[in-house]
Amino acid sequence: MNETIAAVSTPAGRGGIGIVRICGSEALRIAAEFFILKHKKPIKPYTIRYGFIYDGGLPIDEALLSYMKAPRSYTALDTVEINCHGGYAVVQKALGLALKAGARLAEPGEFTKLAFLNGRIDLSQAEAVMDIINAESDYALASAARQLSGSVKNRISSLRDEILDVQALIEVSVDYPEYEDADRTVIIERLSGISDKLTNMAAFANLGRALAHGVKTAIVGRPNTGKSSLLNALLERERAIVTEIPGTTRDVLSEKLHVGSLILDLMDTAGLRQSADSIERLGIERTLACASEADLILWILDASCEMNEDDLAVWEIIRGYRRVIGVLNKSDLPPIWDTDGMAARFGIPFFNVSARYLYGLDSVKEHIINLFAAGDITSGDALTAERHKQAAERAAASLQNAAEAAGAGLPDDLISMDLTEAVSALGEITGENAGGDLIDRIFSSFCVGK
Ligand SMILES: Nc1nc2c(ncn2[C@@H]2O[C@H](COP(=O)(O)OP(=O)(O)OP(=O)(O)O)[C@@H](O)[C@H]2O)c(=O)[nH]1
Ligand SMILES: [Mg+2]
Repeated sequence: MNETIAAVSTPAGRGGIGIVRICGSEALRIAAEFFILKHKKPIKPYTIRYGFIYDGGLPIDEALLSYMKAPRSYTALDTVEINCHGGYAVVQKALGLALKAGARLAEPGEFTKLAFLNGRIDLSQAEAVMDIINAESDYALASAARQLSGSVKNRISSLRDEILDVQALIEVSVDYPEYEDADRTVIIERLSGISDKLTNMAAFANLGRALAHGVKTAIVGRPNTGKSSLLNALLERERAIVTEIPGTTRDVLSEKLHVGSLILDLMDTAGLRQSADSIERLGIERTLACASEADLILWILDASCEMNEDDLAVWEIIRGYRRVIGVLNKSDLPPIWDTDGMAARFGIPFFNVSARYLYGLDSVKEHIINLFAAGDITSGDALTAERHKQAAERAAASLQNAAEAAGAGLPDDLISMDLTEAVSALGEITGENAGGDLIDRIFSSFCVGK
């Protein structure tokens, strides 16, 4: 691990500045081979110095160099960053000079991987770095920033410590049977308590993910109710084809829409009905898959005509889903039902809307914002990564097994094995128990230069 690595940390293309980052014990020596300081006095750590990049005897660019000394740097290793102008050629030239002077080209995410391997951050914090880069909404940014500052790490570590406490209690009686058996009721209570906390964190994870990365919102209904028109109306552009022919939309169309601080992943779908057309049937299968994965369903009805059996068949499919909003479209025509009656009949909120005349859309948006902003999720430390959720669920299941084993009077060492499994599942979140494959997979999705 004594290699010094280098990469361009700014995006490819033209920009005000471009940054080449060099990291490792040789960083300063490598930079000095092509960066000539204007004033010759030695570089102090945590200062920025002015100078020129030279290729052989030729000046290439004027630039700034900053130096962060191990272990107080992003990677915990010596790090030099050269800020030159952000042109493709100049940045590539500076990188090439660093490589020629002995640096190795960094892999994607390698700087952050070093920060993790050197113990400066845990795996959940490393993942948060990428979440910050990818954040497209205020919520996404805030939740990633909390995770970077250690929210997930701290909660998981404290739960892990609680498990280890219980395990210690049990192991005293395994190792020294002459000691009294640890009090089983206390153990069962403590294990169930920790398991409940983890189950809660996992249960909020879908919501956390939706808030951070986009609320999957499926627009569903029977053909011709105006689903594609609603998509276009919400996006304020003609994204989807709209015709008076039922069965127009065949594929799922998805587009992002910012609503307040939320991002909706809006999906227009093929209308649901019994169809003999094989292409339409494939579209309908996609609609069903899309609806089952959605965080939110907008059920579109034509307010100007009676409900028919296709509408009711749609309801039978979506009625079990958690968040469904009824949208009575075409309310510009004489409406047949009122929203209160419909809300009472189906137990979900209904809104009068006209996708054609852009009426009623704001109330729907406002309702969606309230739906997702409610609860303690916005201030809490919800998990947002599927990986964390699954590990938390496995840990909770192991704790539940341990509690049941304790209740059934099974031997202490069996209980202890379940606890070891729970601790190891939590260790996957923080990285203490993450295998090399998992770690490689996580960092390979990072940007180069991060
Ligand atoms: N009067 C009125 N007509 C509308 C409104 N919204 C949509 N329509 C009309 O209803 C017809 C169907 O609209 P689409 O948006 O294609 O309906 P859809 O639900 O996507 O239909 P499929 O893709 O076939 O499932 C078109 O002729 C639209 O112009 C509305 O708010 N008012
Ligand atoms: Mg359509």
